[in-house]
Amino acid sequence: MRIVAALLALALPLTAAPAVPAAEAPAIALSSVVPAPLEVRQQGATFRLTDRTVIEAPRSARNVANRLAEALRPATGYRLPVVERARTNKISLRTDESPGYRLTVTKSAITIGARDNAGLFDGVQTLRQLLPPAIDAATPQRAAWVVAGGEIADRPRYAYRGAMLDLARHFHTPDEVKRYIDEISRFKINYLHLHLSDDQGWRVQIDSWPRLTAVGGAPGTGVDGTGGGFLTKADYRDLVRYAADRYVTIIPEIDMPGHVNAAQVAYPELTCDGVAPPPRTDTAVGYSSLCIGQETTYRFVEDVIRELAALTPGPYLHIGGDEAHATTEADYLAFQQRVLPLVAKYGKTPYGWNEIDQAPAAKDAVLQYWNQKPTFTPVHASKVVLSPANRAYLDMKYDPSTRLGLNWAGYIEVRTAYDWDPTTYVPERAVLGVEAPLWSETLRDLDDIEFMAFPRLAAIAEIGWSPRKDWESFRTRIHAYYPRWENRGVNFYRSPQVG
Ligand code: IFG
Repeated sequence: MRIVAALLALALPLTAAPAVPAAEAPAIALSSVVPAPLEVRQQGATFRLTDRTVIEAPRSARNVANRLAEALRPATGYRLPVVERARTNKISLRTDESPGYRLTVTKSAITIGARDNAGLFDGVQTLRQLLPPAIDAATPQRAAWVVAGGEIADRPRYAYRGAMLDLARHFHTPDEVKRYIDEISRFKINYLHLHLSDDQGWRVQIDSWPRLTAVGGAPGTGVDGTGGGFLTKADYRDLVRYAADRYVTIIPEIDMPGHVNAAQVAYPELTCDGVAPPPRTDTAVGYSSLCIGQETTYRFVEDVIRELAALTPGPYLHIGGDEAHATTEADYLAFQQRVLPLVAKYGKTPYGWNEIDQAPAAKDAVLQYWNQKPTFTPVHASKVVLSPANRAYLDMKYDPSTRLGLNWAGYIEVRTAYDWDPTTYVPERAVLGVEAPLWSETLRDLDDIEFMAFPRLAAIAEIGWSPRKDWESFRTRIHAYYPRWENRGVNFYRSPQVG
């Protein structure tokens, strides 16, 4: 190959700078992946993807092979057929005993081994970052499609690495949510929590209470009346499938007993005085409450939980519980004692903001810690997802100049989102994982979502996945990732801290 390249260089007119022979193009370091892998050994020959490379996968891993093929075909222009058996010049996906995944690169093959398809998919996300950023272009590029030789043995620190998207304050379309799933799954985020109801809107169809979306999801709902829309059951099922094909599990949230104004506008019988409150398009919180002593409330709650559980293959159903300032302590407790067991009745693990922990019925629930106090001691529950608002809330402004977002929990630049650890809040054994919520009071479209989410979501993903954290290393790696967002048209924030 070198001789050919040398001859080619000679053949070029003397005035033209000789093209860098493809074989000489340096391969990306195996250690450059975000989130940082557990073990990396870079050694041996480079693998070169060519138009004769094939993807080898057993039928059981066909979905992962298809995700890999769709990731590599556009920019290479190669056919990259998926076959069950190949001898050489292959990217091979295989089931083995590797915890997490193991990625091995030699001159003749790239092999990704894992116990399950989620592990194989994680390995594929790593492989994508080991190819030049041009691989993320939507049209064929001339580049040296080389991958450095060696081995990565990798697995997550925590099982739960989540993102949350608020569809209630502003409804984001299924296509926008799918794009978000595409981008978060590249950082091995494996849960997407959808905030589907609030004071300003109701965003998922419930057959037994049709006015929830007919009224609560109508045009003109949402903050400033610009966030109308809702997910039909077909939309929701389609999102669940799309997410599952990228090994992201959907978690629906119906927030109660507070944050219920939209439901009460649609159904006045859900108030204690039977009078529908006015629709709300402002951003105040804490003024609404279900009527705790009324049986209609529990018929409503059970119908919603039953229908959502039937739509949701994932293990969790989030029932909110935050900012119930219009509910007395005694009523809040009584409500949670009746409602938390309903989630289990329909086969799901109850999940809620940390306030639900005051109820003994929360003992089997997962708590989502969103406060800012540096330590948190659960009373009844034993598992916590960390989302400290002053670290993980992606709707916080980067700094005072940020057009979008809020600042009640302070300003969160990339390093603020990176430099924290779940075990300063709760003991390691209580940590299920981390999640980065993105509330949509000030968001209007996908560009806004991307601007607030990236690069800070990658920082949270590294906290959830990697055993060790090093800001300088992360800063360098995420800066090197920028061209990939550019190639995919992701409207990310160019932080001055990253360079
Ligand atoms: N707190 C509210 C959210 C949202 C947020 C905006 C929680 C759990 C402020 N509750 O965060 O509904 O309004 O930053």
